Amino acid sequence: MMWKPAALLGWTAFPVGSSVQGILQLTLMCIQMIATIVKISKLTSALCLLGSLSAPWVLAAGHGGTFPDVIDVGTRPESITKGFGGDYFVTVMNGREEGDGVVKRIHGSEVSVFATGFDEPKGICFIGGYLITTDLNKVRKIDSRGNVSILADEDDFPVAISYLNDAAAGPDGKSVYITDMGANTKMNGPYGMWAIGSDEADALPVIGRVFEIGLDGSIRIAIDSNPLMPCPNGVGVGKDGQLLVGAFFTGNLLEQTDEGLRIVHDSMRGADAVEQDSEGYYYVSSWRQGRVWRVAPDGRYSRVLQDGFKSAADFYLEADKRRLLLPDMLAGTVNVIRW
Ligand SMILES: [Ca+2]
Ligand SMILES: [Ca+2]
Repeated sequence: MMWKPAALLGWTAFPVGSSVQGILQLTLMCIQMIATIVKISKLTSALCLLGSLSAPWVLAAGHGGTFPDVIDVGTRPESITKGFGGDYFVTVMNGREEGDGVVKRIHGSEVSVFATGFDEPKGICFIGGYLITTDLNKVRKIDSRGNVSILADEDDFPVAISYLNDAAAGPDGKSVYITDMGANTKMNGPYGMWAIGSDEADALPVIGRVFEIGLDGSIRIAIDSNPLMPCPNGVGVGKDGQLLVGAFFTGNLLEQTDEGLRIVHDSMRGADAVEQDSEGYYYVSSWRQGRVWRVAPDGRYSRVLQDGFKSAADFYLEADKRRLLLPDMLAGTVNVIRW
């Protein structure tokens, strides 16, 4: 009987041709097959992993990726919010023709018309499955398919209105706050807004208000006319649910308290959007000054986040991303501002 070392096995040698050798050869074949299957499986897994990793890249490329730092959205954009599908929706007033205003959808870097038939759409917010936008003397509601209906018409208001501006979603999820600027046509002299303390400023009718409108169409006055805000523009809901107002003419950032309105910060004439983050910092834009501030929680100091805009309009705050999305109305763009 011939003995052959089973070098390949490294095990104890067995007689060639023995049944033990046959079993070992069979076992070797099985091991090799299993190894091959494992290799294929690993390769497949790797390919799957690569596929899953590359999927977002393909998606991002196909859908435009992240929000660009500056994006052209059309003629005279005013306000922006996050809405259906996590996309952003911006009011675009276009020209002065009746019915030429639109709401556009921003999906990644793609901009498309979402809803039509507005006159001068300004404030916009997303609540209860609807986009709500002001439109001069009425408030409109837009569903997920872009169908537009009237939530509140001019005659529905408890007092006369003149020029509706910003909109903010109520914390109850059932109502919106909107501003009526009041005597906005009387704010300006030949060289811009009348100086504070001038006879013309003192003569400015104090008829601006903040209204709360339920999604059922009910309307009430949330903040009545007040000399601190003859022409309120921006409205926001603070971290504790308190109302904030950007007073365009006086330049006051106002906050509603149990005792009434109080000035948080001043000297921001042309104030438009106002918001507050969960840490208490306030954010204010000035349409007239083309500037955006971050105001300390105690209101004692502020710093300019960015300026040089043609007209800093009604921004959308994304505090978790430490950014604002700001429409520059006269530039026709939406801009990302970071801090
Ligand atoms: Ca228009
Ligand atoms: Ca505004």
